[in-house]
Amino acid sequence: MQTNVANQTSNITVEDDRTGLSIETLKRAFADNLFYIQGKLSILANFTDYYMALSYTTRDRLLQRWLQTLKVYHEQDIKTVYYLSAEFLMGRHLGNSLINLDLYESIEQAVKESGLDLTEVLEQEPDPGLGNGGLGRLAACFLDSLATLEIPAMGYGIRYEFGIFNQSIQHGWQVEIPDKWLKCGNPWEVVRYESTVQVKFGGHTEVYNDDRGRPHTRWIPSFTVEGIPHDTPVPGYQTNTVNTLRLWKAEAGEDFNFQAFNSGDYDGAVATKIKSETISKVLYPNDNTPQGRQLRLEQQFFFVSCSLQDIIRRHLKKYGRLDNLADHAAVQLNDTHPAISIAEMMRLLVDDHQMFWDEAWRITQSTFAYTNHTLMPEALEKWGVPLFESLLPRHLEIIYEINHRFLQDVQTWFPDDNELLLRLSIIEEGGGKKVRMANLATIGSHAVNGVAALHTELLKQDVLRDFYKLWPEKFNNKTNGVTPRRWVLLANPTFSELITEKIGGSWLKHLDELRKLETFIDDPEFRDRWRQIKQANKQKLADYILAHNSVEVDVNSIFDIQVKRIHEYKRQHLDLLHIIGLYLRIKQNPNIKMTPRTFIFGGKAAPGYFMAKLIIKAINAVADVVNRDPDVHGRIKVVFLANFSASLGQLIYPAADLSEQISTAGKEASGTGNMKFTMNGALTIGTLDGANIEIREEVGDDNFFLFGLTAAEVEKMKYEGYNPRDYYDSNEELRTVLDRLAMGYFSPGEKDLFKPLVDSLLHHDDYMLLADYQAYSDCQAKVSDAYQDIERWTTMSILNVARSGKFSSDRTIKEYCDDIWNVKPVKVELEPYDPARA
Ligand code: GL5
Repeated sequence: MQTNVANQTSNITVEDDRTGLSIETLKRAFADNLFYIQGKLSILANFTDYYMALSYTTRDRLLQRWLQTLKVYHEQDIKTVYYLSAEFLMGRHLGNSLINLDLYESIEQAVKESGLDLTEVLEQEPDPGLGNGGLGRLAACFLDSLATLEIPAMGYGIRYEFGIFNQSIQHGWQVEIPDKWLKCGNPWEVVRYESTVQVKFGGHTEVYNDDRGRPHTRWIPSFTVEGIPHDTPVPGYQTNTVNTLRLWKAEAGEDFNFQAFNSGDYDGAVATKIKSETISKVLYPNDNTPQGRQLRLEQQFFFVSCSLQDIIRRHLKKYGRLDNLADHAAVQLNDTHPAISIAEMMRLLVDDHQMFWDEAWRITQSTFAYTNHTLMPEALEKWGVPLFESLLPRHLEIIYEINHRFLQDVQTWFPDDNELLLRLSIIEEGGGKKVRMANLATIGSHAVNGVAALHTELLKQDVLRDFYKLWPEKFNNKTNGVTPRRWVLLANPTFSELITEKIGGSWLKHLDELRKLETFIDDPEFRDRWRQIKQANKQKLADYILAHNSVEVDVNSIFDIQVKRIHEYKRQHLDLLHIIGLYLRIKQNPNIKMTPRTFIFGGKAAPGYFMAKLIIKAINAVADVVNRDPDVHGRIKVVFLANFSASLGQLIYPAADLSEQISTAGKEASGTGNMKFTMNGALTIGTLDGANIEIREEVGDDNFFLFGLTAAEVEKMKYEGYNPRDYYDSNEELRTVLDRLAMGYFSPGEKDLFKPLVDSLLHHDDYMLLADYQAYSDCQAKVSDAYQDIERWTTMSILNVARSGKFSSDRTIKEYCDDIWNVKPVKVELEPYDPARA
């Protein structure tokens, strides 16, 4: 493409090319970065070059704020939040940075005058997929809110060289492709070699006496790995605060490398390097189900140790003592993945900094807090004691000591309750001893929270009930939220414009103000534009579907969407059974009237999760049959969108009419996609699970399609002996649907392909699909009726958005700040940048 990027030499002003915001300066800076950083003439540049040059142009404008923020944090007496998470699903940086810097329009103009289209340039950015799903994306929303609320905060995690795999669909099956997100470089990170940290592994421990004859333990590791910090700026929305996401890359420790090298053992030297670098090589693609692999424990300890050493080093530099650490640092454990922090902090304080145990324990407990993200029993992390012993021998000793002291206390509080001791112990006995990470995190933290009201209640009653009995005051709820900057403003610009035109722009920082939209609910012009915007968003998604799936979809049909990880508890296959039901009704009566629908699915399955992969194949198999059948006459279409990601989400949520949130009650801790759909004007069909309950409370029962068993009913039925077969026998449509699937109707030539899926439903049905089928199908009929009445649907859609304010992650973060972290905002004032003084 021919552009005039390089022709911007006129009108040079004194405005600094690295900070100036005029269109002329931005154009010149863009051209300059293309030339000097990408090393390209504009006539030879490609879109990646444009993306890189524009990213550097934007990053320059972040740097002044970023460095000023660091300076203020360094100089002032503050308390900082450290968010430790094995996953950060940040989404693309460029568009978000432009939004948060209030630069979007100027850059769009500058890029246009340079002969380019901004959206096309934005599309070049690889989506950094350093997370699996909701948990990783929540961490990213939290960082956005922390910076927007001007809270001193830092995210700590792992700089995976390969993020979550790219999913392609071949012959209906998921195929995993490595995610080489760093292959063209990453303009958003700054490497801080000077803050490299050493992390020990393996070996043994020994006791020694210090000068005063006091005994101490030291850890003699068998190998050491270096952690290299890679920092990414996290700008707040319309504020000067730019916080830091620090991700650690593992590299070989120099000493060890050279030993092998010097003795001529070149293979050995390389092997060490490979082994070390493997630690941050790849994200484990399991969502909600831990894989008990040694490398995973290595990853967890690696980033925890790097981060805690970093926190302590910085604290010591500033205050010269550690007894006040908890006054200046609040460390949040995002699930149990960083739970080894409790033992590592104790080791650092007691062994490295020679603190007394009780003092170290007081500091540890008051510094840490733990968020639980799942109720699935199989998702609670446990590590075999032998593995722990060989990889982290000192930590195992420390864990035993913590456990011993804790169980002694429990014994004094509840004498003679051996069963209670066994349940509370950090060590699981029998069948191979295991370290229970949730117990370690709960004992070592001053606060424990769930992520939606129901989830927290179930934690108290079930998973952590014994701990709740001991320490009811430790437990609290923090219902999740999402950032409206990415999920409304960036994802749905025309919609945001309409809202701002009606109620002003402050809703983006105070989402409760969306309530003011209710004043316009009877305004026909407003309602009309509301619908037109949805229609245009649907058209954009329809274009994408045509380009990627070669399926033409009708934008006047209901866009009925389920996007999330594929998991049996999320019940994508319940959605599918309903689709098959509708299809069979059409086949039985080709003239049947039906509100047209487009069923859209997206989501990745863990590569080793057979049933989830079979569900993807089943969706695609049904799509193949339904989409080709002339009898269907455009009434239903089925589409599976490959490679669901944050950036694809930005296209999908704004285009949805109906949001599918149909997990078995009591299984989805919160969900956050449900919130993104609601904020963009979709109505929800859902169970009383996770945050659905609170969404329904907010938007009103009349504006939410509720169906299905409650969590209590699910439990009761299971307790009394659930037999899925009863539903099969008594429900004719359900029986036919399952029979067709089992008989190979949708898998010609492979008769038994879906038999495992049907067998699992008929014989186990752990997630109660059959029990909920009829209620779901009836509720879907109500959805169809409601959609026929376009005015009613519009009203419901407006009310959903107007009442979605609670689900801003700003609200969630404020609650964490007040109830758990005890931190206050810190204002960052910009000083003019003067290179001569810097
Ligand atoms: C999850 C839960 O499954 C979600 O319900 C929840 O919204 C999310 C954030 O709290 O955490 N737990 C988990 O391991 N992943 C989740 O999405 O990946």
